[in-house]
Amino acid sequence: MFRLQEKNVLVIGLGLSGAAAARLLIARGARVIAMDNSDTPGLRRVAEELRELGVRVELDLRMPPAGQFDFAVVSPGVAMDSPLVKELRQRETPVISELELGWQQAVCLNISVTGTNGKTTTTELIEHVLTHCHKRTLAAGNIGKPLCSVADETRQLDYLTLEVSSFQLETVRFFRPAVAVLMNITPDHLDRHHTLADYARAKARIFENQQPFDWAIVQTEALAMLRTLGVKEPSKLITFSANNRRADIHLDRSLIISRIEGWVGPLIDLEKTHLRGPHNAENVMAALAVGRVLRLPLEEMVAAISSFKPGAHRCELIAEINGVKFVNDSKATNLDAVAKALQTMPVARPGETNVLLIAGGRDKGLDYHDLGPLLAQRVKHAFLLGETREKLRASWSLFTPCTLVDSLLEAVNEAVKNSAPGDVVLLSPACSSLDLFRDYRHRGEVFRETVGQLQCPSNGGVARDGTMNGGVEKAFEIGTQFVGRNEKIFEELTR
Ligand code: UMA
Repeated sequence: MFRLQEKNVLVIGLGLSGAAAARLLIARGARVIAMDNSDTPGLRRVAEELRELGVRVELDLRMPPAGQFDFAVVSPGVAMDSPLVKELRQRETPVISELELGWQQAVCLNISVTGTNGKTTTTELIEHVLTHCHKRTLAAGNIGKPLCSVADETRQLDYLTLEVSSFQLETVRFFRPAVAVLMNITPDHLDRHHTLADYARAKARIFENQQPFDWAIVQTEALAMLRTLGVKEPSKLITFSANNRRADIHLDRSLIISRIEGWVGPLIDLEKTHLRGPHNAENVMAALAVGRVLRLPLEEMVAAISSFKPGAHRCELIAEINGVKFVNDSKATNLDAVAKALQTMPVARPGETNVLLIAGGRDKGLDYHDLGPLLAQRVKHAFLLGETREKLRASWSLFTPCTLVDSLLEAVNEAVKNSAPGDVVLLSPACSSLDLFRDYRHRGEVFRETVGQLQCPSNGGVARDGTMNGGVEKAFEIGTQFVGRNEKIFEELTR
């Protein structure tokens, strides 16, 4: 464990990560100045709490305060090319991520999962499998619980299970997972990393400090990308893929098969789990590979995976109203995630589109044209909101009819109006939520509430009466009638 006593530390950003870092540093005897470039009521509350602990807090500050710091801890949301970080580098102040600080203060081995998509589900799966097999673990990191907030609990754990993002990995120094998992790499966060190669290099830092006795568990396609960038992991390797039968762990229809020496043969039948689609097959493969290197019994892992249910906001069926399904995939913040959602939605009539897609939000610098062919195959109509709506319309209107809307409420109402039995109203935004919502969970909850209003018996029993078409029409009528009421809920939820 690295000594922090009497060190002068600057903490940048006072969201979940920065506040957790500041608390940990103070508890270890460091002198802490914490700053944030915003000043909101929420931040003022955090500032007050930290000041009581002895942290000097500066809000609405854009450049580092004067003085010498032994090091600075950055929140994941702080870009490395910001003037603030440039200034720190000019002053030769070492800059580390909250993940690095938390890792330096943790005392157990960690299993870390990164990748563009699937990292939260895989982290949860691994935590579930380990717990089922009587290993003490907890899930932390990008999943929503900063590592600094659980560093003190690591004495009681066998392993930490960490979800780590490219933002966190960008400023690691000694961070070393005993088992590092890379799920996949597809375009995401290009507003921050600028190129796919730089994004992939940031992800690859998960392997940087691994030793020959550590393990790397990597999707074959992501491994190929790392090789083209000249990245070679120093650890032992297991590959997996739902699309490449030469991978150590691969998919054959619904069976996950291993070719690993001493562990050859079918491992699990996905039909016997709650997980569907090739992307979920890869999540299961990664979890099984982790269990294999930790020498967990296969039968126990299979029992754990079979009882696992994926969390909210990931292709989550939230309602079926008069034959129309409503699916919350708010966590889909990039094109690959939307593509996977579209591929797993049920087809109503062969050759006909049946998905009413609600998308849009804050731009991450992606090339939205890439989704075009799949939109043409699956999407009947797209309802576009948020900062990217014009850009999405410019990219997508050749492939599917597009309508601009001002709110999620309007999007749901318009989607219902255009729906028929067998259709799916899918919220799968392809963008981050931060233009209109606190985070993707908030966006998903607003969607859930809005759809819930369509079902509410006091709205006329829309969900359960009438013929199919009539019911949906009525749902729309009622949706429209209740706009006022929904807006109130919407306001409450978005406050
Ligand atoms: N801020 C500054 N200066 C800046 C930028 C931000 O002061 O230049 C301030 C903001 O005003 C704000 C604070 O920093 O007050 C926010 O910091 P943050 O954006 O790092 O957010 P945290 O609350 O610390 O949450 C972070 C992760 N957020 C991001 O990576 C953007 C959370 O992941 C993570 O759950 C949490 O740490 C705990 O580890 C969210 C996410 O969207 C879910 N992650 C991305 C993803 O999964 O795709 C990477």
